Amino acid sequence: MLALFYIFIAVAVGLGIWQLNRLSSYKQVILNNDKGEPVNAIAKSEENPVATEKDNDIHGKFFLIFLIGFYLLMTYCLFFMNDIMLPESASIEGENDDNLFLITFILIGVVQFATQFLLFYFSFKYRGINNRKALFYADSHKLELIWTTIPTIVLTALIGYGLYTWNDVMDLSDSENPLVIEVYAQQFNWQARYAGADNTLGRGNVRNIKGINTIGIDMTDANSADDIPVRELHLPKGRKIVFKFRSQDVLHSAYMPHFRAQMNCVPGMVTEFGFTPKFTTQEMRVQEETVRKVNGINKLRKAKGEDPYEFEYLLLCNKICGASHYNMQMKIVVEEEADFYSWLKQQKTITELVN
Ligand SMILES: [Cu+2]
Repeated sequence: MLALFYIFIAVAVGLGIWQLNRLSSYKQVILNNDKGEPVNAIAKSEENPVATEKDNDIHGKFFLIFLIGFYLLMTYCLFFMNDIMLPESASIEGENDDNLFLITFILIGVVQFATQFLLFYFSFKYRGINNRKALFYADSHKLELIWTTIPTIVLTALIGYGLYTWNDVMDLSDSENPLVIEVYAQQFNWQARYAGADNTLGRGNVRNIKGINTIGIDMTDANSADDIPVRELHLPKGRKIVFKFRSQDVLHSAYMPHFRAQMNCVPGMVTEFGFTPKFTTQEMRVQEETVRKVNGINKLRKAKGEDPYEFEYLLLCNKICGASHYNMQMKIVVEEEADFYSWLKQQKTITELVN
């Protein structure tokens, strides 16, 4: 399929160059036309090529063929390339993102379907035919009003829903007893820190980085004592998580695609958002949609002689931050709250680690 795509691009570029070349030879027609000579009256010759009715007819039909090809390609992408999309959102807040995406997609789809038809069908229908005269139609206030009002209403509603979705993950003031976790980015790995029994993170600063304290926890802050630094992210299912992001060096972006979440990690400041995991890793693995996608991936891996892949939630870096950016990832495990706490209990606090 990819090869076909490259061939298509090559043909399109070739056709474009050929057409541009031809355009320059039509310059003469325009010059003659400016002198008041009607285009039809100019004889076609090598120096003075004029589009004949046959030329116009062929080009008009090309428009129609292009339109049909375009619709076929659209349908193919929509139905058969769907498998490379992400499975259902693994966070409650992510459902809104998916809805927003779906609504936008449908709207764009309908509008693009209609406008492409108008563009190409009318180019075909009104292709140049000798002695046919175009109707001069200045404007219609009614039409202008319709195509201004409808997009205004639709876009306002979309932006409203978008703002609601945005606030849902960004405004954490009303979340009840959320779990606070720090995500720490550096070239080229992720670390995390749990806030411990007090659920309050101690201060952090790059100047405090020393020995085992690799994320610069301020040990003079009383809130730091019970903080738990980790290298693998575990999240309890059904509990709101407040993430606080820091970066040690350059701009990174914490991307958790399965939860529809992404936030920049900016050196010198703390950014934050929150979401509630909906499915444990285990629940996600047995979902029909996930199984189908994983099977698809493993078929490709097998063909390359690679080990099979098992579904895992991932935290990825989504800002090109340097040479090993592509490999900057951390595993996320979502589990039932009891399992989560028994895992957390096994982790050492920064005080235990330092002493
Ligand atoms: Cu990065």
